[in-house]
Amino acid sequence: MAFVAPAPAEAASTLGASAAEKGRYFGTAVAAHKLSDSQYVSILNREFNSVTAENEMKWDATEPSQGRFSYTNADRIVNHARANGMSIRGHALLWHAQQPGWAQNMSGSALRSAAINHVTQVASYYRGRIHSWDVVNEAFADGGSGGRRDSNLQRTGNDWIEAAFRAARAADPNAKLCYNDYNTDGVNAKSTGIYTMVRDFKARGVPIDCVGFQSHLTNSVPGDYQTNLQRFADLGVDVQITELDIAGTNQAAVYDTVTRACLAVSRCTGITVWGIRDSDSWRTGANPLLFDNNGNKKPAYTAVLNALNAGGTNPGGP
Ligand code: G2I
Repeated sequence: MAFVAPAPAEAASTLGASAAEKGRYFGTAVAAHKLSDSQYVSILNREFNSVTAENEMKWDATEPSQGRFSYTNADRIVNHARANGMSIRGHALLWHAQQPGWAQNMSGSALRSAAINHVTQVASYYRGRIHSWDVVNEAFADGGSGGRRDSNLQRTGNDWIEAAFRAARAADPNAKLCYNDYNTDGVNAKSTGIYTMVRDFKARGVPIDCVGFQSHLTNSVPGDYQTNLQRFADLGVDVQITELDIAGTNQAAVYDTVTRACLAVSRCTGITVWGIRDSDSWRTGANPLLFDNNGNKKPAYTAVLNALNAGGTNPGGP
């Protein structure tokens, strides 16, 4: 009788399944109006096990007039995700951009109250359904200052961020609460400013669970990307790659490097790409995503899947 060698464990054949084998999620930004596009939905359902609403949970969408909340489009994404076993990243409770006009025109204590009420209402509405919330988005300045960005929210007082995190925790105690920003992909003045804030929050018991690195990249990724993720993880927070897209040359190689960096950091719990097909990207003409305009897998897709299949495990799970 011939000896039959046991079959090797089969490599997973989709991004979500492969990430799940490593205790992580692999997600995408989703636009509600595209849920009627059958090609879009078939790729979404086949490949991804996490979604982020691209615009539908932002302040202008969810509270278009003060105190009147509108969840129709966000709910379409949430319901689709839940019906298909996908987890949901909530994006974003407070941000200086995409505020409704009424909030743009407010300041001081009235704006502070309105902002905290917004956090409370939206996080309460979705309580129990959101894996991670971007509680505050893009509050730090670009350039070398390492300080906060000026905005109407910042002018209500430097403690607006911690007030938002406390309100979010009270509203949805089981959601992971994230701070999310861009141009934070290496050790630089901006990422160090955020690092210092997170360290201070952890020391003072301000509830923060995760930091999101948007990772809108072009041509390359900083050589200290993994080091930067790890220094945040060492503060006792999860790290997540939240809006990944990569334009320019070396696309597949850069996707490979980013994926491997996440897998090498045990507290890097998931990766989200900012759209499905190149034609879905906010970076018009840059073709920064994993599927081409016809929904075909690009070399970047294969690079990510192979990196996921080769990568380490995450004992903590997502
Ligand atoms: O700008 C890229 C991302 C940076 N980080 C935060 C993300 O929330 C942000 O996403 C983008 C969306 O991908 C775009 O789709 O945010 C943009 C707005 O800042 C979104 O663009 C807006 C257009 O500017 C509006 O004209 C349009 O009405 O999308 C809206 C909804 O389609």
